[in-house]
Amino acid sequence: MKIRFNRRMFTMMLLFSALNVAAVLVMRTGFHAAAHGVEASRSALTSSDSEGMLFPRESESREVRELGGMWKFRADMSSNRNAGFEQQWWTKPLEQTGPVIDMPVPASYNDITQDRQLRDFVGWAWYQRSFYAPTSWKNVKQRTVLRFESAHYNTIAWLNSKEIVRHDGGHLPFEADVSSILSYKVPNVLTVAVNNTLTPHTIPPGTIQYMDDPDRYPPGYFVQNLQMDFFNYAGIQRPVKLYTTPSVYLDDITISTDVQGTTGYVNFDCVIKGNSSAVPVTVELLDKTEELVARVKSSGKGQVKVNDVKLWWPFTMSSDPAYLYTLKVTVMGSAGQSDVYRLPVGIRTVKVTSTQFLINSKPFYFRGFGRHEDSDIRGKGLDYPLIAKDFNLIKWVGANSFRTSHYPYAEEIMDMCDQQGIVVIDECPAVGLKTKENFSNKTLAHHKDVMTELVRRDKNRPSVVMWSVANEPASQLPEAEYYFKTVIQHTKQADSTRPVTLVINKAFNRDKGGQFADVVCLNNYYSWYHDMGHLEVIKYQAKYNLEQWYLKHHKPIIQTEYGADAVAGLHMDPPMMFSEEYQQEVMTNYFSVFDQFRQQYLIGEMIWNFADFMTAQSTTRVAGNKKGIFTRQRQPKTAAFLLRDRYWRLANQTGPRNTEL
Ligand code: BDP
Repeated sequence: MKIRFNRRMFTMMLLFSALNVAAVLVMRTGFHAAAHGVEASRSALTSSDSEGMLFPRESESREVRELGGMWKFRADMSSNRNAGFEQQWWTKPLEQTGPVIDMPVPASYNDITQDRQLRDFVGWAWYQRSFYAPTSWKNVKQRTVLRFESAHYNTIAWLNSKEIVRHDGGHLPFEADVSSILSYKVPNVLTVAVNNTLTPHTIPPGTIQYMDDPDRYPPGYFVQNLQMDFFNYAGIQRPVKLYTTPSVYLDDITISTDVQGTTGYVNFDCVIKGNSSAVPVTVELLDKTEELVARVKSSGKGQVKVNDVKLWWPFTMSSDPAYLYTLKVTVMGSAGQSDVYRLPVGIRTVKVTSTQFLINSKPFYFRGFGRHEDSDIRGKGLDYPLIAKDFNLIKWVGANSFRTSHYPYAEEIMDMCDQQGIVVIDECPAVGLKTKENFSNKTLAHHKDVMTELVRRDKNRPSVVMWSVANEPASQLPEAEYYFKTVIQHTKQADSTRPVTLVINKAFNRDKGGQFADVVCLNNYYSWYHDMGHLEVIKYQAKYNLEQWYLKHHKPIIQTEYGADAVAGLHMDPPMMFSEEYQQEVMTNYFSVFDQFRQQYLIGEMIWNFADFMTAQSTTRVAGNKKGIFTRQRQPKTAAFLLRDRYWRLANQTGPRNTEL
């Protein structure tokens, strides 16, 4: 009975949502509706919708200030998870609503305390902090924007008790112009509510399951079921920033690059806001030494020509990889006040043939990883020491690429990829689309929004060479065909300069999505999830699979996942599953197949995974997934040395001779 009640109420809430979002949030309808209050409000998506959302960068006209540090925090543990809305927690100091704790931002909240309930919490988590705004910001010729680099999953934020923004989905930024709400001389109070509930229509999807047997479960008991193999870390996981721009400002810029012989071209298209009539825009291209290469005056659209261009090359493909120019855009505002934004620009081309992936017309072989944003204590929280360590390890191994499995990574990480020449397959959070409901029109509409947001964020990055619209969906279902046709078409409309893929683990003769992809990306786990312990089958199965996929589509293939769990320090000879030796044997068997197809249509190999990572608890996971070649603390397993040997050998066969780092 209870389940029916909840479902009926939930449907009612969805119908109701279009009419009155605020009412949805405060209705006392039980956890299910409350947890999905924001999900139901998608039509009221943020101001972010129509804006460029350029990554905040300081300049002579822009200030950036981070609101990192300890915030007040309270998870709403009320049985319907709705106390915060019923009592309007955003209207008062959070400590006046009940017990609060200190919570670092950015960080996932799950692993910060000793409280199991908080680690596994599902529902609204409330954050609050105050800050002063300098009076120099009280200026009509300037605007101040509050930006969240990401919060997981649904967010509502209030400044000085006034709602300023709401956003649906983790891993991507959202922001609001707060110029008219900021107080001066008295502190500003920022309150943020974040809900991590996953439903059949969120990306990634999940379900809430009520356990109704009163003999076996406490009253009102429910669990969050996940459809993905990583822990659903939540909270304000990336920085919160305040930044200023002049009132006439560069809202967005889209660049594309081309190369003809020794000449490079940077096409640019600016969106200027804050003035009804056209304003002059000066675009200057500076080289690494800040020397002016070219200057173009326009009304926002044009081309910069670069003689003797220095191309952006991936790591190990040139003795001077990842060459970045700076595109300095100056927007002439009124009364002599101009806006200056500097965009790093790498000039390179990307092309896919039926057997190759070409960067700057040279064949590129992906030597890389599937990864996660994941580490002890901070979960998915942005952490500079971790970012630096990971890039040092990526280069130590001799890798040249990774996939942002299974969601967009922080822009600070993407900056490192641009700067260090690490090539990226940029994946959206659509992991685990498994049921018919996950392919509904409602999910499809949201999925398209997410791709729009991802392309908008990363479109100018030279390191991003391909978009991935999903990981391991149930692509054998009839619904998947129209679904992926639509999502991929939509992505290509948003960006016509990059190939698009989806990552498949269904059999070649059942999958319905691969036909729309430019590159076929395949995941499989021979001698792991089946034929367990039988290492000898890998050579047959991996070979057969690659051959059949190529025969079917005549498109280049990347092996985007393969691997085996290994508990660091567990040794068994002859190898047994979960030992370091078994992980190495899986790798060497796959390597022998990769070597047969490398000169043909196999264009890359990405081992699963870079490092061990946390998952939900299950009988197949020993405190997380152990397929890392590094431990979660970034220490090498024996497999790391094996991979390093291979990747550097491949690097030296294909690129100029490199010295290992
Ligand atoms: C693949 C998934 C990945 C998992 C991996 C595994 O893409 O997220 O972690 O398998 O099972 O199916 O280790």
